[in-house]
Amino acid sequence: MINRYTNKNVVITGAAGGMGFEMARRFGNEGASVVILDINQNLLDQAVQILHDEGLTVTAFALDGTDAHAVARVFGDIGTHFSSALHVLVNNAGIIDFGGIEETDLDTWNRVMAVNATGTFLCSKYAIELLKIQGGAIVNFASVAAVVGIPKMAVYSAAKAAVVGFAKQMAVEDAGQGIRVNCVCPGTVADTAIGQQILGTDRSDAAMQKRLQKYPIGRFGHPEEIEEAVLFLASDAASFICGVVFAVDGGMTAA
Ligand code: 1HS
Repeated sequence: MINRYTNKNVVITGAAGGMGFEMARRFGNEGASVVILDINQNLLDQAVQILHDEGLTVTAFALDGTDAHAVARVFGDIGTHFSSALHVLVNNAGIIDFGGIEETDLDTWNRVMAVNATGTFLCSKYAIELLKIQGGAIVNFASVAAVVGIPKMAVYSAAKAAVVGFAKQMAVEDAGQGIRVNCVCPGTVADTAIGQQILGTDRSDAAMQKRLQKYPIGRFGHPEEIEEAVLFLASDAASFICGVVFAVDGGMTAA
């Protein structure tokens, strides 16, 4: 086991389940003290229990990342909790909705933009003061949908493109303060909540083949392949990587 995160403090949003939870486990197993954030208090309690039982150092705060006052308060509490610096923020929280431009209503647009883009903005805004203390890294979850057009993903594409643009902007603004900011752009990972929504109900061979045609590597991603990219980008091994849009997509955006 490598131990890239001994004495490092890490915050992960949307981490009560799925890849956020698995990243908390990975950071913890590599020595980090981890704070997990999520809107769902019950799932957070369960997640903390599981990770405590595994001997990991994990604390949870319930948070709606779109609520500016709540984000400010929780990051204040995180500063007190760590009583020192924050080293890593992973902006993992995100949702998807489907529809072309004409099918997308304003409420859907605002909700998807809020969770993906505004949440990333607010958590980053209030994390920076803590990240500046010793230097650190932010990793944003964007998507292949941020860099190529995908039918029926009008607002998701726009929201993830905002996440990419904001990451580049932060990278330029904060690099001088010792904070590296990068994005991962995952392709479809079947074994996640969003992956299941993307694959929908038509799991016929024909439908799956059509989706897989976009992936030169011939399959969808595995969660651990995305998680590993995030842990790399957040680590000192990536010390000269700043402001990149890091596709983890089996060649999908190269095709
Ligand atoms: C979930 C991740 O952001 C992937 S977006 C959908 C990609 S595709 O496989 O439907 O083209």
